Amino acid sequence: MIEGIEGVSSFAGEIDYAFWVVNLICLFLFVVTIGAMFLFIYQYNEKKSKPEDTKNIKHNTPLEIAWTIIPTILMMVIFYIGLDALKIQRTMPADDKSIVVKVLGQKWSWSFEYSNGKKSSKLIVPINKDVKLLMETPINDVLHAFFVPAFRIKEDLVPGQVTRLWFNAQKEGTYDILCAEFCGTRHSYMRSSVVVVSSEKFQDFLYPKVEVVKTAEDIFSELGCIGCHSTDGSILVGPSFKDIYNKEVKVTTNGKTRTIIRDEKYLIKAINDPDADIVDGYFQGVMPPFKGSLTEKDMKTVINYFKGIKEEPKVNKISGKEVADINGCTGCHSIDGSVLVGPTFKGIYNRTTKINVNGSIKEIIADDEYLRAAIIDPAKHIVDGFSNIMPPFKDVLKDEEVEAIIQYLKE
Ligand code: HEC
Ligand code: HEC
Ligand SMILES: [Cu+2]
Repeated sequence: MIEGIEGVSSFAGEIDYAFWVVNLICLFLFVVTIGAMFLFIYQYNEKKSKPEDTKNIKHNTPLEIAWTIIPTILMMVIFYIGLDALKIQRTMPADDKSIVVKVLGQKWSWSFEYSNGKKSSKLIVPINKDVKLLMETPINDVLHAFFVPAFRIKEDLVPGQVTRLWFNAQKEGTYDILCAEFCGTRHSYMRSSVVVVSSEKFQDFLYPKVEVVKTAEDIFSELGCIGCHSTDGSILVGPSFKDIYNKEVKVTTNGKTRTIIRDEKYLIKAINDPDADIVDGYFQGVMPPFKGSLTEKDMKTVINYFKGIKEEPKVNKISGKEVADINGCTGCHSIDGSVLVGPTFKGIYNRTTKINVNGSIKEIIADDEYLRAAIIDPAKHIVDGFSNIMPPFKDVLKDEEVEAIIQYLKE
């Protein structure tokens, strides 16, 4: 079964109700008229009854009143039911009580932007929450229509205008988004999906948890180690943490004094169970045991600190593939070698390409600089055999996004 065929938006019931009322009325009228037709074909067949035998009926007032009044009432019923469903669909929820998503439909892709600036090539929404869509298409683009059959919603996108839709999804799942307005070569590929998820998952999507990279210093101050240990060599309540790794130290273990090397094992034990080995010159029972207080990762960070290994803080890299998907590049460029509206991205980096610059054909190598120009200002040189329909991304993409795409094209 097609997912969502039963209708998964809060107002799908009203729309389906209007649909069925209209259809059942049509079915009833169909049966009555076609049935009467067959009845008359049979009853007034020329062999059975001659035309001159049939009485000439001129007028029947009750019948005429009936077939005026009954259809009028039916029309009013249909109108009323339709208006009811339309009113629900066209009454937008308040901005502050709903999730507002900007929808960009362009030849031939969909992209979505949330109020915190997060972009996505799929529409991710939480269950049981009003979602309001503000839909746009670039001024030089054509008409598209945002259509989600499972939600029973459809609305045109018109260049230079912002059109609206809303819905409240009642069931988790993935539902098709289609373009319902013929918009050119790759119209049938202009698809995406709505993914309805729990509100927790939605929050995770909207605000991805940045893994907090704790440094050893953070851990030392968090757990209070720095109250007793210095990192600069000075002695407080306990020995300093400076330069202790793999150095010898005299400790007392079970009343016996011995000299050991401060290796990883010793250090972990000194933290988890400090009274096992007492460093010479210090007192037993002063340092509390920290067994269980440090996660495995924290312990590793601390041990690395003692070893003198500095951890590189992780930087969130932008994914070139994601930028390309969100900005609709893959609507016109394939990554598998097939030629769509534009040349394929497969093997594009450093390939020899014929380009048309002001009417003359030149052969060039697709290096970084060429690719950058091809993305931000595509009209400057057109790849031979293609037409100039790629929109310029000069003011759309940030520099680092262009670089991320180029990096992606290299791979
Ligand atoms: C209340 C004070 C106190 C706190 C808090 C404390 N320590 Fe200690 N620590 C000591 C003392 C005193 C010693 C030396 C006696 C011993 O070996 O138990 C010591 C010993 C150590 C040693 C062995 C040092 C060496 O020279 O061999 C390590 C490693 C250590 N502590 C790590 C930590 C870490 C990591 C923390 C925080 C998670 C911490 N300590 C918190 C007082 C403290
Ligand atoms: C509406 C369709 C369309 C979209 C959307 C589109 N392009 Fe293009 N692109 C084309 C066409 C057609 C050409 C060939 C004509 C030309 O050079 O302008 C082309 C050419 C290119 C070239 C040069 C190709 C070569 O073989 O030398 C690159 C690189 C490129 N596009 C990257 C992108 C990136 C990156 C995006 C998204 C940010 C994108 N395109 C979005 C249609 C599109
Ligand atoms: Cu379209």
